[in-house]
Amino acid sequence: MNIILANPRGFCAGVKRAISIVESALKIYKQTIYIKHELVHNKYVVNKLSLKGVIFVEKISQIPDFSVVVFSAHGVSKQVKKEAIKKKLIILNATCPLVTKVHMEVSKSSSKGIETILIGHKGHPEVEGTMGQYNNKNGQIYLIQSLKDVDNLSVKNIEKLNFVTQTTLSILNTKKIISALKNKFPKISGPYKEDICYATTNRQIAVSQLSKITDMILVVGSKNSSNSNRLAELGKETGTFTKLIDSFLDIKEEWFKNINNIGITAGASAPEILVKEVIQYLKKIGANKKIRIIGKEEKKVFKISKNTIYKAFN
Ligand code: 0JX
Ligand code: SF4
Repeated sequence: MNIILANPRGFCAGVKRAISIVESALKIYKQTIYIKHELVHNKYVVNKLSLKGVIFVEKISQIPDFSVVVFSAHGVSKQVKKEAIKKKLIILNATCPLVTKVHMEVSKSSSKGIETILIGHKGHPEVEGTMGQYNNKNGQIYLIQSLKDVDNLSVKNIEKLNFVTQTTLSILNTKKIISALKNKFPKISGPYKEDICYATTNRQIAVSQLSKITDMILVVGSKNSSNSNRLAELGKETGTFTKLIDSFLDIKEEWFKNINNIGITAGASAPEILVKEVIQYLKKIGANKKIRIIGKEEKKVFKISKNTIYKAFN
């Protein structure tokens, strides 16, 4: 069995930034750090931070007044921010700058009363945060997830309409939905392509390449990670036997019957240590020691600026 590693894989710039915000907070503040939602959707990362004393909450009401809160990389709604300010929390905003960019777009449409369509997955925290940037009662934001939703959608004013997307969607599916939207609403405006981020795009391209030269793909990532799920979905769509695993512990030896070339990738929230452990395990069960690497590494870095910290009091 040969191992082929995809590049890029694993942590994106937004995830690295979010983790380093929490690590700095742990050093700076001599009090409990609360995180609104899982900082990133990865079991290993969440467990590690929990061991360092961080407390994850789903609601701002669970946090004592005057505490430190970190907003997860997926972002929060305006309402959540308001609640945090009301409780006089110190807010560290770990929302990925690329999610913030989408928030700003929705906020702009909202203030102009332009109806907005968000392509995304219902119930995902990024979608909740993005929907929650629209607060103009005279306009509306609509969530659509499929071509069928485009068919069923009716808006008040087809002349003034905007669309945005979740950042971690399937490139291929989203293209289809956008083109259906443009057919139905020829005057709709939106981003040049879509708001799917560079990290999601690059990891999907790498999986497509991997699928051409492997007969099995292991995607390291947690079950609630949208971008990791899209990688596994893409692998399967290419006809390659693909599995989404949290760690090497999820692997079953029976998967490897008649497998010659195993591809490995990792979602944007999955740390490299988990990939290393998978490689170690595969070598133990007989995979070749020499590993082939395809693609190019990413170099993007997102800085942490002063306005990452928002103090609701002095
Ligand atoms: O579920 P997602 O892919 O949106 O999030 P995850 O797995 O935490 O990835 C990093 C954060 C991405 C935000 O866009
Ligand atoms: Fe940002 Fe993309 Fe990473 Fe999400 S997956 S945190 S949008 S870079």
